[in-house]
Amino acid sequence: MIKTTILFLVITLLLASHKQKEKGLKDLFEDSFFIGVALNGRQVSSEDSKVNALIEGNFNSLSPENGLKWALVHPQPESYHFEFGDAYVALGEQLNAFTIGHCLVWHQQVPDWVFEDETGALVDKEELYSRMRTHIQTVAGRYKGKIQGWDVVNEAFNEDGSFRESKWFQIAGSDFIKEAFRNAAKADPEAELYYNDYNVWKASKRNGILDFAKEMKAEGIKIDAIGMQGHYQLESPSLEEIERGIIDIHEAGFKVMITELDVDVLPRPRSAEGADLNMNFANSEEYNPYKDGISPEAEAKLAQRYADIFAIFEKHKDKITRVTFWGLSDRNSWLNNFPVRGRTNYPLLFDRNLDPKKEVFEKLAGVIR
Ligand code: 9MR
Repeated sequence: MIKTTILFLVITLLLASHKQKEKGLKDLFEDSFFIGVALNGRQVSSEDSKVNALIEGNFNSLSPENGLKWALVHPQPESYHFEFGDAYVALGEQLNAFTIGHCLVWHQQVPDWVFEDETGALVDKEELYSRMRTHIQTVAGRYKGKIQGWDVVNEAFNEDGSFRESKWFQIAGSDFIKEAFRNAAKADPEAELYYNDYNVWKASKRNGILDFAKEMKAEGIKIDAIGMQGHYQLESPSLEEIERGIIDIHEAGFKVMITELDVDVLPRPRSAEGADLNMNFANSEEYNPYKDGISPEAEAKLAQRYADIFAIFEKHKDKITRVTFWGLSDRNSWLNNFPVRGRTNYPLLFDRNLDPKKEVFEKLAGVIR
């Protein structure tokens, strides 16, 4: 009898500790917000069991890093590439994840033909809108009911809150933003619709965005959330600036989403401002200091930074519905190649071997205790 009881206890403890071990990021924050990850094509169709386990164990929301951007999904007027998108939404369904579309209208990764006639001159507003309508109906329409939220317009504002002089803006003025949301709402009336941008922590930029978003809402145009991308550095922006951003968006009447979180641990070469991607700092001790591994000091700073940032998110979990990391592991992060190419960066929570960063996870667990 005693033996059986002991055996039972041992088994229960083993099961409990196993369960404990299985606790992923999404479980840590299950009472707070979705935890998302941006995936590339290889990851979406991966046969690497470690990659798959990592995605499944830690994330309950997915974003497509590049595969649904205009240039990739719709490179020619009559040709669409849906291989990525189809595999992506299938994975989203399989994981029962909150699946995001990114992004319908942006000034980058959009082919020139969208804006030009056969002579290369800019088309008029009517023609541009017709192309936009076809694109949004075809792409968002195809994934109706499978994608739960769309970044409808991405990065349309300057740092001072004025409109970015993109080709969209040159041809149609600020109304192109409204038109994109009108089309998205038609293509999938159930999907949440987002405006997404970086540096939303900057008051000047945020004010421009929020004024316009409120105007849209007042006109009856559906817009559900403002995405703060969250491409942060170790020292900047300040926690106060991040918090102010969250509160302001909420007070303006929108859901808050952190849509592209990462923390750049490398020094930004001054001359890289203006993003000359081809400058080579790969062999620079100063600008690529952790080529062979991050220093314990930098790792500790990263852990503390993530803990501080998540403490703010936790505090405002009533306003924030999702926190998405821009990439699965350091191995694939865009920050290895931005603002200059070929460096070794450490911006995410999983290292180059796809292993969790122990110190970061310990600190994060402390946040919700
Ligand atoms: O991570 C993306 C990278 O692979 C692409 O080369 C880049 C092209 O501009 O876009 C990156 O993702 C961006 C996202 O779509 C919008 N916000 C900024 C992201 C980082 O540049």
